[in-house]
Amino acid sequence: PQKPDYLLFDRNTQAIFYGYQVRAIQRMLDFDYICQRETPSVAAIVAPTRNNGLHKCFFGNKEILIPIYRHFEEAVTKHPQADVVINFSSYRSAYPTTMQALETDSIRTIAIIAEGIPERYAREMAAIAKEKGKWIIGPATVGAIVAGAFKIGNAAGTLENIIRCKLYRPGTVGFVSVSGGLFNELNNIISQATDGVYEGVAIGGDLYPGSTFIDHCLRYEANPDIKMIVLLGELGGTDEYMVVEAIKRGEISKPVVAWCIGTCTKLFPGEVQFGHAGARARTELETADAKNKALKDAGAIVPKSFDELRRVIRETFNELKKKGLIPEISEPEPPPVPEDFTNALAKGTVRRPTNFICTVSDERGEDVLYGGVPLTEVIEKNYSLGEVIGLLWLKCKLPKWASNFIEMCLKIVADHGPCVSGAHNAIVTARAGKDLISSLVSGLLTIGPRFGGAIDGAAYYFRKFYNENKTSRQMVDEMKAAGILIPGIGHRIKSVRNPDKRVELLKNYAKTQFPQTRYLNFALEVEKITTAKRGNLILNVDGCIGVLFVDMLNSCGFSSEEIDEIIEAGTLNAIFVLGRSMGIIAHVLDQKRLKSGLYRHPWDDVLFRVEPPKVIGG
Ligand code: Q5B
Repeated sequence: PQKPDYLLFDRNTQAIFYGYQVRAIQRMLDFDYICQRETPSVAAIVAPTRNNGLHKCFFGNKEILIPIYRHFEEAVTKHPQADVVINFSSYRSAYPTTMQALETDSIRTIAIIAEGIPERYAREMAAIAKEKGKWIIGPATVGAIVAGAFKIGNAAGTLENIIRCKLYRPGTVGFVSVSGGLFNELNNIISQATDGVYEGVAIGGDLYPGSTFIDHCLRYEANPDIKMIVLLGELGGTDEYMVVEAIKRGEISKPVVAWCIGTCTKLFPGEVQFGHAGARARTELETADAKNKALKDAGAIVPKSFDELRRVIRETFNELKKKGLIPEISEPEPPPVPEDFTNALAKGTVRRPTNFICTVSDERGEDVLYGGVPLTEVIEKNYSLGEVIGLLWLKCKLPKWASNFIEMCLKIVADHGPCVSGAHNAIVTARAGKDLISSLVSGLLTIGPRFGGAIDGAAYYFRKFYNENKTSRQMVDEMKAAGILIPGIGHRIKSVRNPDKRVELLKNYAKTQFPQTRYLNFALEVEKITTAKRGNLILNVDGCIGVLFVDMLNSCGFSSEEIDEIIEAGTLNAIFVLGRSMGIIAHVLDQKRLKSGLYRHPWDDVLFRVEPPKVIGG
């Protein structure tokens, strides 16, 4: 149903929110909920820097979705019932966005929150709004509220304040103020001194507000549900005199309690500019004292000071009540608004079992912690990559010889040419035009029991047979009997005659730096047997890293169960994955740099044997 002219907002009013201000939106929806509105007061959000989508928020304890539009035109077309725009755009874009809203038939009221809009623009917007019979609240406003029906953005502050001031249901007082801070104070004073606020508007502190005291006072005069008016002006400008004239002419007949703040300016030697852009008296007429006097002379009820405002409002209200002009007000019980989980958590009033556990790192503080060590320390003390892996993977500060070993492994496995499975796959993928990550991953996916991923297996089997006090011969025989190739033994190109330099480097390091190498020694015994059979069945790079890792963990004091866990989790293969990523990335970048075209394998390298299909079944 059509609203009467004097009413800007009712319980069905819906707004288009210009700007992605999630807190202000949620505050409006929480207000709707305690007012027991049926529909949310925010119909749509316009966010020019986002794509069309949905904003998830709460309506009471239910989650709802509010559509987000990139373009204002689309929002108004899809939500023709919304007649309010709450314009949270910055002072730079507030003018064009407001002009757009003023040109839109379905929009009747625009609240402009931004401060600092050039006065020329503010006057133009106000003039066009008047011409088109539309309403602007602001600029530089906190907004407005119709108790129990609708509020703009952050107006009236927190829910606690709204409940304390009973703004979830209408009273009989209409007020208009300049300032947003005093807007809240008036809600408070009026709720204590009367039956409460019917409507309150903060017109904003700029010199040229889009709507002025008189505009709202005349609406309040016309609204039969409003029984008295409170006006809180300030020094600067002459808008209050329009109310003075209207009272004199009898156009405003309801009691007006009025006060203009800034009476203290007379104590200052010269002109004083207060916080609002418009708060400066350039002439005697613009002083708070002159305005208060004019209001009083016209018949408004003007206290002696701001401190007396509450008493005067109470007395005026009680007079009306005595005359039987104030109807009985029903006192609905506002539904409790569920508290936001994050707030409650911060206050310590709720608890919830967590879904994740993390014992690796913690980035919530100023400095991310790597396994308990602040990153600053990692950098300042020049931790090596091996030490960082110690913190993150093994969650301990490794001794230098051990962290050096890990770093050495990373360097040793970093690359082994373009022909190994990982590099080959990555090269083919890169040449098919795929991106770096896809190419890298396609290379990494070849790491497994035959290629690069035999480290965990080697650690497992050599450790098992050694710990069971088996001989190297028993290990070879039992593995053969079980039909399992010993992980860490054998290489496609390396052999006794063509030893793997990498394995030599690792062995030399361990022999000189490790406290003991019992698993390496055992593996070398096994190697003697396998190489006696075939020259390429050497302890390969995977095998050597595997057994040395077990030696390292043992010497560092890891328990047997911990070592089981570390091996089972794939930690040792991860050394190959991490190290070889360097090489694979290098090959991918190389192909990109070389602008290599699509690779197609030559036919003469494939033995084709495609036979007619077997006929099966009936
Ligand atoms: N035989 C590596 O095979 C290879 C035996 C074995 C007992 C064994 C093979 C193997 C275990 C997995 C392993 C890591 C497939 C290798 C790496 C990184 C790399 C790669 C690079 C890099 C080689 C011939 C005869 C057969 C077999 C017997 C073979 N292996 N017996 N234990 N482990 N090893 N992978 O040469 O009697 O004739 O039937 O699977 O440790 O990936 O550079 O290329 O940095 O990128 O093709 O270094 O050893 O031998 O399979 O034809 O077997 O030897 O039973 O005996 P080959 P096959 P028989 S390092």
